[in-house]
Amino acid sequence: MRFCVLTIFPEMFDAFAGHGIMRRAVESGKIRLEPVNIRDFAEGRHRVTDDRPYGGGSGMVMKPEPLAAAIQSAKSELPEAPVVLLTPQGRRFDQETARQYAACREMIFVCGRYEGLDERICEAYVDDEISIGDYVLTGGELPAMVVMDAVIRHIPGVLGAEDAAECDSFSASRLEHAHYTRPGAFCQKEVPGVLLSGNHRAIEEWRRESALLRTILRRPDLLEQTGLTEPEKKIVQKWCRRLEALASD
Ligand code: 4FV
Repeated sequence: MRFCVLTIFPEMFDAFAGHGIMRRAVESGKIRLEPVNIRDFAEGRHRVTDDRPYGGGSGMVMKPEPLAAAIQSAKSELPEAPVVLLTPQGRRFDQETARQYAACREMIFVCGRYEGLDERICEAYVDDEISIGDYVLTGGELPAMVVMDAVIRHIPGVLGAEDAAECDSFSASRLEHAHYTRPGAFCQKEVPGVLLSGNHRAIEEWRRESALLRTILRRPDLLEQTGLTEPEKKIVQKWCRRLEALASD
């Protein structure tokens, strides 16, 4: 999978591509990450990429010409690639979108800076506008890294067998169950006994209950997306009985 990232700070991606699962994916050739400096497509001695906003006001706007030239150059390399702009005005990024993007063989990310891009670039070249959250950042580079990091986890072979994306949080719009590792006792807290039992059916049941209760307590909105499974209904009924008993004491 090829990622072309249009930015005025291409160096920001060096560390991102040089560590962890992203580094392993790059070294194994499963992904190619190509940061491209928009300034290389800017005219004039100072290769200016921004200018004052029409209509006045504070801040600067990214000029259309260097962006158009950079996008056309990237599209000539990656003709099938969707052009994705990272912006607070975009649709909210989520696990499902990450999974869908992973089916693309190539993607072009446009990283804004300053107040944003000249709108005519969005109209003429942008296929998808993505927001990673309702807050304003200084640039689109970090959001591009967030999106790429989530996408590569769905590329076959990028995650080792030990950590498959299928049982991720949100894959079934459930938060993940609690995790434990050695030592068995820490801060006077024991690891739940069932996890040491070797009884995989009981462990699987415990993890289902842990994920469901965490989702009910922390992200009940996720449950609206998909109804409860039969095993989950049994867990809820069990807790309803317990709470009823508590309430009737
Ligand atoms: C952003 C977000 C974001 C806005 C102005 C870059 C900044 C600056 N991108 N999700 N939230 N972008 O804040 O994606 O150009």
